[in-house]
Amino acid sequence: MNGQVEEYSVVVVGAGMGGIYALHRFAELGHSVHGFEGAPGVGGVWYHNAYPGARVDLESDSYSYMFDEELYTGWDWSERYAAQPEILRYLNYVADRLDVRRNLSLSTRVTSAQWNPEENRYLIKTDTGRTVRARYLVMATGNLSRPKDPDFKGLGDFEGEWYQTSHWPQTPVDYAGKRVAVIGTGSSGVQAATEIAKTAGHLYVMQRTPHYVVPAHNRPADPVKKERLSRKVLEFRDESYATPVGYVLPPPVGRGVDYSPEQRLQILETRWAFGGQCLLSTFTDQGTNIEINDVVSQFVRSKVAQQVDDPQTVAKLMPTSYPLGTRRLVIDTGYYPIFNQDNVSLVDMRDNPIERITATGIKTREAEYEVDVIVFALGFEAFTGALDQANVRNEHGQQPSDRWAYKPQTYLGLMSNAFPNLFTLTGIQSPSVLANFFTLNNYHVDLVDKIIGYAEEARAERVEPTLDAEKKWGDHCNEIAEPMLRRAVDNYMVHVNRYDGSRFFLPYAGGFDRYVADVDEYLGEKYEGFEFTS
Ligand code: N01
Repeated sequence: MNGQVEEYSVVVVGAGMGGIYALHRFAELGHSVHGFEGAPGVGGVWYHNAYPGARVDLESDSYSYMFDEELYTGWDWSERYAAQPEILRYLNYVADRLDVRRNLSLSTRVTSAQWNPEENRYLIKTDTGRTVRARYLVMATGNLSRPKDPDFKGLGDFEGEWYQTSHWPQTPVDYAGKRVAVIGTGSSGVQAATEIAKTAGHLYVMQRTPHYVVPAHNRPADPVKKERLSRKVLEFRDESYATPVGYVLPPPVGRGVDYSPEQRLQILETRWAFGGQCLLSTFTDQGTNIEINDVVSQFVRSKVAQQVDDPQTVAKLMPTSYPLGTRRLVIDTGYYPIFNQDNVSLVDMRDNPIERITATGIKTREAEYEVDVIVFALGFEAFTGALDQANVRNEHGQQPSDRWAYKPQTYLGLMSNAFPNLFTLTGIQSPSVLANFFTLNNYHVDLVDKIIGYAEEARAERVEPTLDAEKKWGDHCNEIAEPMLRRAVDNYMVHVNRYDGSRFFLPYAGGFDRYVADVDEYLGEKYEGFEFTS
């Protein structure tokens, strides 16, 4: 097809959770739709993040598509928290069952997407030489998909092997018996270190900032629960939409200030025993009241001392410089106890930063660590990385990230002024990384469908939010985030304007349930806030 320009109504970029559902949904609705995916397989982040120990941090029963009963019942998860290979198998099962591959080009990366205002179309080019025209462009490229590449001095000199968790080889990596360093201790680094510690000759866990880590309590999946849920999966989805995070967890117990210290402790122990993310929403005021947050933070810190023998290591592992929940809570399956093993050392990089990589290892300010393998778990160019990579441009030559450089601006976290017909699934100012991506993608694709449907009914060729609507939505998002402790702590969810230092919390912070209600209210019956033009 090289040399020809193909025409589609909708082009979808990315074939992860959002892309698979979008390809299915738009085909089902009768659109001519085509998808492009850079990897040779479907799965998105679950294709690339094939590192040892990779596992979902919310329960598999909820971490599933819930729009179709047969699809839901046709799959049985083996564990309460599924591991990456099983999630990838699941996404392949869905892609096969929904027959999305007929409209999908794998191993094909979008290199540019230019809006042409005369034609009201995007002209999309790929690294395989394809040129495609599309009326609507749906970016299902994810928020945490473009890795933060290691830029340590001397990396080119390293004579051992090095890997990134976010782009792990699809073939097995042999680290058994070897000296390994894992750099970075977010969700990826913690999971990788826990697994690598089982067989490495020696493992150096290189930590700059300790995270709060709470147990998943993984176990085989509960068949009774699956049976119960699968009989009413659409209801289960609606129930998930009505929760703050897009999946059903034990609800908060109310305000922490209304309980005695003994009662709070007892409640926290119960949630700790339940496992997973529920500790994050124990008390309704722990995200805004620093004293209540201190109670929860201190509770988790006390658990470090219960699991790790060496007091110096305990002190280094305890997060003290920020409140719990202001950075992503890490859910583990046996992380802290690895530090009681003789083959594991914690290297605290706060006062001892990496100076360079050498031919044989890692040189920090105070010491040198000889290693055979380095694993970089440095995180992602969050939110805008993958969008920038696809090089989406409006008629003025701007990329979305150019427009957001001063402050993030979207309408409903889905569209931006000056970028007609462009949809960014799970984008900034939507619940994005705070929500279950299966439910949010389901919700967003269905919303895109409604907006396109409305445009077609109005015989419009172009839909775009107004500046006013965008401003109103942005102000609303900022107001919600204003009292939250998490706004004040630097991490990938906070945008700091480099010109005046103003801070913006990037996800919509009011919860999934409130987001859904807000979207309904903002749109009204007539899709207010959008301009539909022919
Ligand atoms: O990345 P991160 P991640 N020198 O950004 C350190 C999702 N996820 O891939 O904290 C030294 O959290 C950095 O240090 P610091 C989940 O949403 C989910 O682990 O900045 N260190 C930090 O320790 C998660 O939040 C799962 O001081 C450097 C680490 O690298 C998100 O993805 C599994 C450094 C990066 O942590 C990202 O998690 C995995 C440097 N130059 C990921 N640069 C599930 O469980 C960075 N660091 C589903």
